[in-house]
Amino acid sequence: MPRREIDLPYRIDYLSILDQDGNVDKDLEPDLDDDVLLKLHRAMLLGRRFDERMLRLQRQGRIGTFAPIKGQEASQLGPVANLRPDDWLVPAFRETAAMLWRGQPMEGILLLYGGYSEGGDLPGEVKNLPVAVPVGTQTLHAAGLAYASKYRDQDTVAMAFFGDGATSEGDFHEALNFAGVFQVPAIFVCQNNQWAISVPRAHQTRSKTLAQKALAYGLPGIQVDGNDILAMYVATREAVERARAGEGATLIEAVTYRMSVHTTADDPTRYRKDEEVEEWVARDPITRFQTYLKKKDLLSDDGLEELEEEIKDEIAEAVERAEKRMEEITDPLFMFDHMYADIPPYLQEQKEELARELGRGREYSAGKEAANG
Ligand SMILES: Cc1ncc(C[n+]2csc(CCOP(=O)(O)OP(=O)(O)O)c2C)c(N)n1
Ligand SMILES: [Mg+2]
Repeated sequence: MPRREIDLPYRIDYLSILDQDGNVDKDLEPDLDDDVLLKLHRAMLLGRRFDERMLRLQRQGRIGTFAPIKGQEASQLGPVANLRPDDWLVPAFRETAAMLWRGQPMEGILLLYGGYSEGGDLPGEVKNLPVAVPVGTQTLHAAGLAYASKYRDQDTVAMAFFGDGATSEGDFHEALNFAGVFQVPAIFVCQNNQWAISVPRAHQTRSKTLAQKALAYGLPGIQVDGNDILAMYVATREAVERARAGEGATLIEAVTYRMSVHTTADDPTRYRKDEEVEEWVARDPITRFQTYLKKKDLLSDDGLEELEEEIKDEIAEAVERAEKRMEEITDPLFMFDHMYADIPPYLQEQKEELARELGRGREYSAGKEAANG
């Protein structure tokens, strides 16, 4: 019985296609239509600008705590661009750009972060799970959804997002184990943004990569430049194709950086150096993609200016709609509107009584007459 090495395929690729100066590796460059490239760029910019707007709204006390995505636009949009509408998006709490891409209305996201659960009321066709704050729990939901898809003989996939910190949670390991054993069509996208609040990547695990954690569960793992939208797109395309073909799940580690605060309740200057942030500013996923698009003559300075204006207006309109809705919801009379499709007489009486108490009897009956008329 000799002691011998076990034949264990142990291979982790690192994929990068577009470098930080916008130069592309021609052999690896995906053959994407111009309109797809421009749609991706618009979504990245919208994600960034919406994030900035939300940060200002939070600072003004107009919405509550949220987790900014700045710097992680490519690692979110490359993957979701491979999903069909009938696939599942299973986010953590930092996937605003992915949620928008998947048709979640901006005003709904603002309502949610304003503390109004009404924002979770998605248009019927949008298959996005709600934000998951308990770290890592959503990986299990994705494994379960993917299992359901396989059980029903469908070719839909489930894509879960989570952070580097989540890989230290038991849920993550259970999800990967389940996905491996049952060969379910799941794609696990780990956004390794180098920090879990104030815990750096080096303190999270001694593993050289996070991608290699897939190997323990018999799944393929790949490490990708998460600030390279082309590489993220290509790596996820392979994973989605494998999943649809019945070949099981994949773990993708997107090496990226959280350029902003952990959440609006955090002050990162307490635990990380400005120089580190500056290094990553040079690797910004948006500027490098813009350089690429300009080299391809798909984007000009004027075109970019126009797009910025368009996005600014789109966001301003969403903020206006969200704040109008917040006013409606905050109206105490609103609480009667969600209990029954047809309000029973005793509640109608109570609603009218409260309206009178609030000194709004006249306004309310006028509204009612208008509604009935
Ligand atoms: C189970 C659990 N433990 C702790 C927390 C508090 N918490 C919120 S976010 C976070 C760090 C998560 O880091 P990571 O997974 O890397 O995601 P990131 O925030 O960097 O996107 C922690 C510890 C939580 N929400 N849930
Ligand atoms: Mg993290």
